[in-house]
Amino acid sequence: MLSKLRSLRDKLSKSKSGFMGKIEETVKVRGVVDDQLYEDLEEILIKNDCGTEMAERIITSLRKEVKEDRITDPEVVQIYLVDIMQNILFKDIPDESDFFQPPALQPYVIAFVGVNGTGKTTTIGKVANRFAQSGKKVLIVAGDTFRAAAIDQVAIWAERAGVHIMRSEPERDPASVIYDGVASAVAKKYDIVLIDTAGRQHTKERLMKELQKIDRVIKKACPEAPHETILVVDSTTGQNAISQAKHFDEAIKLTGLALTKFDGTAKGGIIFNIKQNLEIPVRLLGVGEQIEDIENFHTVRFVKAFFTSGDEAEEE
Ligand SMILES: Nc1nc2c(ncn2[C@@H]2O[C@H](COP(=O)(O)OP(=O)(O)OP(=O)(O)O)[C@@H](O)[C@H]2O)c(=O)[nH]1
Ligand SMILES: [Mg+2]
Repeated sequence: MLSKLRSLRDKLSKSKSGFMGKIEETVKVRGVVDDQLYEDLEEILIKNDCGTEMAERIITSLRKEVKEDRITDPEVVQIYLVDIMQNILFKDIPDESDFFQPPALQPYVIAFVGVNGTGKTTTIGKVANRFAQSGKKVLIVAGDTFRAAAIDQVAIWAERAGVHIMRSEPERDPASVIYDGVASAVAKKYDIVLIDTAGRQHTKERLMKELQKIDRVIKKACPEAPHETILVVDSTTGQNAISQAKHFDEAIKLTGLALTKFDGTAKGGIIFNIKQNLEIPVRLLGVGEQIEDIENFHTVRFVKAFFTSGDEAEEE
């Protein structure tokens, strides 16, 4: 547990140092508790993808609490700020069961959707690997048939993870490949089916309709499926993530989010923005390009990794 925390902390270090570092710096440079300090802090929250509404909510609470407690030391203001942010994350914690321990359904079907290039295929590779390591019989369905390269890419991930793949010739109707994949998983009693889909813009109605068709054929092959529909979101895209999630959720009910590239230039605030604007739980965090770089999203662990320095966390 401790080493897991340490490694998550290391992987989040970029977004953490960007976000928390700026807060710390601002507090030090300003040196006094005044309107300017609050304005500067609000700006940092907005610039780090918290969203304007959430930033305003945080700063309003901060002003109120600081006033009530007659705080005059800006470093204490910082402690209050972190406290408010943590409380937001801890409020109404949704389902945080282990993503990698789903009910034994044979098959448990998970569809991955999202806009272009967010990390769907990579996430599927990592997830397949985790399931395979725990002894599950896994089938990846190569439902992105638009480009031959996409099929080859997911096949490489299947090979790395040591799992089976259902693939077709390029340009075949994705719904038909996906139907075949799920039907075959039912017949052959696979534990887990991971469905890759082509990247699509959430604003393109035709492509969203195609997704609804995919959802229907999955149900035809396995009535309760998909058991999970995960929207893969590039966490460096900021505010747009919210609009993506709303559109996809309207087209096909989402059960969770996978936030990828959290190791990169992610500003971290996106987690607060999601909390403010969506009812959809974050289930997975992508923290790199390697096969092991995937984590269950777990609020307590995230908060520890994100807000505490190395020394504090190690005292746990
Ligand atoms: N740093 C980092 N890079 C990632 C992560 N996840 C995916 N990537 C990279 O993002 C790029 C796109 O990943 P893909 O998995 O091909 O994305 P996709 O959503 O399947 O793309 P399309 O199928 O074209 O829509 C690749 O270069 C991945 O290595 C992550 O968690 N961290
Ligand atoms: Mg892909």
